[in-house]
Amino acid sequence: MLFFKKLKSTICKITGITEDSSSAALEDILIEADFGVDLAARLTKESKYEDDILAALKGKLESILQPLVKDFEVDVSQKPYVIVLAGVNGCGKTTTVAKIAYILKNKGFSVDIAACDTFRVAATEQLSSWASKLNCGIFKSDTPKDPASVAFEAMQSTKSDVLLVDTAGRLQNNINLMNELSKIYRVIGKINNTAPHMNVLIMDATTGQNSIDQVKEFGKVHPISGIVISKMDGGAKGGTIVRIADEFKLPILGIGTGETERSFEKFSVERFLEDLKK
Ligand SMILES: Nc1nc2c(ncn2[C@@H]2O[C@H](COP(=O)(O)OP(=O)(O)O)[C@@H](O)[C@H]2O)c(=O)[nH]1
Ligand SMILES: [Mg+2]
Repeated sequence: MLFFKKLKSTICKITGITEDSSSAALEDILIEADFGVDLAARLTKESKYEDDILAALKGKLESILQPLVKDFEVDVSQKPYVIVLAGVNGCGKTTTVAKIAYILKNKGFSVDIAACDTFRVAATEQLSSWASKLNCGIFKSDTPKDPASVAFEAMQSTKSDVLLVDTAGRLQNNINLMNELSKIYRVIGKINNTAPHMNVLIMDATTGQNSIDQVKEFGKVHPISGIVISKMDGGAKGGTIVRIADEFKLPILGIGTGETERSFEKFSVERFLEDLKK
């Protein structure tokens, strides 16, 4: 993204002009980069009296993002440690299940997966092939059925340290599908009232404005423990992440940087700010 470059050249162009026009330009660029109107206005207001407006802005972004960056950690004293992955269709849930399974297996934990996307046969096949590649157990249904019943069976039968629950992609405005998701949480909680221990919202980094609605709607179904931002390798829009961080203060549990099981990293604010300069 040419964000900082653009910012710099714009600010250079308007040097000598009044402070007000320089901050108006900054505000426009922030809005264009998906920061949203309110955050753009606030960041501009807070940065405009500093000598170095760019350094000031970077400092603000760091202070918003850095406290939210977390390692992806599980507490297997609560066995099974149950992690649900939710998010809209195609955001990267199933691939993230594989990435998390890979990390946890490498740490020496046993991992089972519940294939609760029972709507598409292909979805179960996709997850089965990940499970066999990563040497994880899988609970699934070969015929389309109630996803909550797969979750129920997995919760009752798993002997593993960690249970990863994949869910069907859903638009956050589809009430029936959101009710199905809600049922998965209820079933899990009925069998173990401390579960799920983690409820991860997967967010496609290329999502713009809509991401705020996604966080709000999924959060209504079940409180979100943190977010994983997938597809950071695909020219991500910086503003969306900052906006979510600023508005919801949700831990950033990791980022997806590709389609393989190894493409999962801790979020780096430094690298994120570096990438904005490109
Ligand atoms: N480039 C890239 N592609 C990804 C990433 N995560 C997922 N994908 C791809 O996005 C598509 C949808 O992913 P999937 O996990 O099936 O999404 P789901 O519908 O939420 O389960 C697949 O083609 C994945 O390979 C990522 O971090 N980077
Ligand atoms: Mg899927």
